[in-house]
Amino acid sequence: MSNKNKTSDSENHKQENGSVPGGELHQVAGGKHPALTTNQGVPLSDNQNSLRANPHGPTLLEDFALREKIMHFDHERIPERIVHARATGAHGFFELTESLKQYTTARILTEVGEKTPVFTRLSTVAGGAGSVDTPRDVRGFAVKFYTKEGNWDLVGNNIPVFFIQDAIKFPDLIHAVKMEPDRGFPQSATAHDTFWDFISLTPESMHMVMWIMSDRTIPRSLRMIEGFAVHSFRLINDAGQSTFVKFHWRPKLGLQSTVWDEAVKIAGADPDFHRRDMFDAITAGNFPEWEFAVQLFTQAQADSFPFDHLDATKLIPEELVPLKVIGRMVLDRWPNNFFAETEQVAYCPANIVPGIDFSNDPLLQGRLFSYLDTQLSRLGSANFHQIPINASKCPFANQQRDAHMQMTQPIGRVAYEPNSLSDDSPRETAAGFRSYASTETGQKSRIRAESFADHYSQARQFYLSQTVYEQAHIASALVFELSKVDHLHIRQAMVGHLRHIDEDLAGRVAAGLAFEKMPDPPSAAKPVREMAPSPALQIIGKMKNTLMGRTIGILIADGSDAAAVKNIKKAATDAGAVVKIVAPKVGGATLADGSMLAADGQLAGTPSVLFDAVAVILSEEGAKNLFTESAAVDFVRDAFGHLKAIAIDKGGQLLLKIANVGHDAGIVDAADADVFIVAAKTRQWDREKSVRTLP
Ligand code: HDE
Repeated sequence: MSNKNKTSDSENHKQENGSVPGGELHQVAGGKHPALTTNQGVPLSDNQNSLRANPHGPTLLEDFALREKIMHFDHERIPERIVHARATGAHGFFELTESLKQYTTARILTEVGEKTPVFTRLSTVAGGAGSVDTPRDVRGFAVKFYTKEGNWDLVGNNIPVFFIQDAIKFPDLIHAVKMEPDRGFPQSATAHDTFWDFISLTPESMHMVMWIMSDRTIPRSLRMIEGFAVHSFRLINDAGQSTFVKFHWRPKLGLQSTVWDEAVKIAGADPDFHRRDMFDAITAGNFPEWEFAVQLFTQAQADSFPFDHLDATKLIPEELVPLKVIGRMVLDRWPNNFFAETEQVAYCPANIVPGIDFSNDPLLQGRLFSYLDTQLSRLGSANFHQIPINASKCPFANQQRDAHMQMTQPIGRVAYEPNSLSDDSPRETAAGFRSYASTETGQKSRIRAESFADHYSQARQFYLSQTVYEQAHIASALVFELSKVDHLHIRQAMVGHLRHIDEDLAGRVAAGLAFEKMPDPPSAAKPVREMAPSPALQIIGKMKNTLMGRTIGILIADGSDAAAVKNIKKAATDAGAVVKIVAPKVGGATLADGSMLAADGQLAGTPSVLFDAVAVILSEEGAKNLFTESAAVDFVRDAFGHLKAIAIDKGGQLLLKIANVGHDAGIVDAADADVFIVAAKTRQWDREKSVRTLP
């Protein structure tokens, strides 16, 4: 098949706009609207009524317009992804800033300045396609690079390690985390018995458990997550030499997370919080951007690591092998159609290009089979690569033919190779993909490498690398999750594992669960090794002191001071934030100077959880009117509880008092807009102990 046969761009465009090709007959007289037709191109005169034998009579089977429309509708859904069903996708480009020519022949990694189109899909893992955006969950980070040498898919997560070491355990892991089969709940949550039962019996998952209990799994925005390909891959240069590589994405806006109570409330306030955030940012021209970085290392270096880099439950600390930034990715175009692009895009870690190759990581090896296989059941045809979002943008040609939903019309008599009947049919090329010529020896067996046996050292390193605030959140998340587990023996088993990671952590969780006695730790296959703390593993250490990409909410009501609102709005906008006005009525409020200020959101539907910091500008009268409005009281109480900066004027102060909100450095006089901006750039971490009990 040749790309000559692909639907042309202009034809695609017509379809994207919902119009159909056709002549005069298909134009609606006097307008720009094309005629509404059936899928056979037959123009329709009535799209409101089905064909009836008489006005009160039965509907007629001959109504082809009704039957076609309903039949198509009945088949609109396709099976959702088994995992990563819920996602946000966007188009963009990758630009190489530093060549890796010494290490690889891949053109995408050697042609500096070249812009390669990408389609990136950021997902949650456990929930269905209609689940909320903010559960505690890993985020998928999948990038399809449409390179000149074919599609390269980097299908990663926002966490650099994984739960399991061998692909054969993946169905068990996913069955354990998904809703329990007898009851059909919980949706998109790890806080239930089957998940923690499996985890407590799978010591290799302990490092990942530390990551998922950290605030990495409750990100503020998909624009503020890191991405990791997890497994080691190989780069192959023109001399056929191999260098191992780990791929990383680092968000330009820095890392930022929510706090758990906030994430829970966002789920109710805006189930599409992350999708909307990405849509708003891209359509406003605030294009999210990530640095692309690599860790490069040789086999000799790998042999000296105190862990096995082929074990996906281990990471290579940045302090051991520093990151080298080689490019950037910018997402600058929202898809035309969610289904056609974000839903139908099919990623596969096996999609690599010449100059890149796989490692023997047993988890990666299993994935190489899984993704191609799952696309067949999801997209229903071996021709899924012809769907525009999946088709490579470079020419592709081979002798594969036919199959369900064939979109191309290959020309000619020859559909095999070798042949003597065609002088322009595709042939192998010396520049084509070659696998790295590794030497494999040893006995065939079902056995884990001895070097995979240390399950606690990096979990301990992760925990000890966190700030005190982040450690408290990990302990708190474990208490929350295990409190949802009915079976005491599962809670005990988990705390037993924690004792290998850190006795203090285990003690905090045990106290949070009201254990009378500390459970014994399970026997560890290997002694826990002390590793130097790695600050790069923190979130707080990777936050940026900025309001770029952040949103400030200003609560106003009738009588609010116009100058104060304007002042805060200007300061926040100048610092790069988006500002939203919240008022009791969406039409807005009449300010003290008589002007009307329209609201972006009505108070009852726009709680402070949707903002990074808030200002409350109210007249005395306006504040009093809100004393009995629980949405207003919650607005400030939640902003305080979620450690946000709050700017207030006199009226705002009255509302704070009613809400029982205390004073600290994060509560700022609205007149001091500059002080507010500084406070708004971070969370008020020290406030936390005054608003909730941390284990
Ligand atoms: Fe996936 N994974 N996975 N996974 N995964 C899928 O493929 C699978 C793993 C990841 O936006 C599925 O097209 C196995 C690790 C992302 O469309 C499926 C194993 C990592 C996405 C599948 C893993 C990932 C998927 C479901 C263990 C991080 C979403 C639908 C061997 C490096 C891609 C689909 C998108 C999706 C299988 C483990 C990331 C079933 C068997 C480790 C980001 O094929």
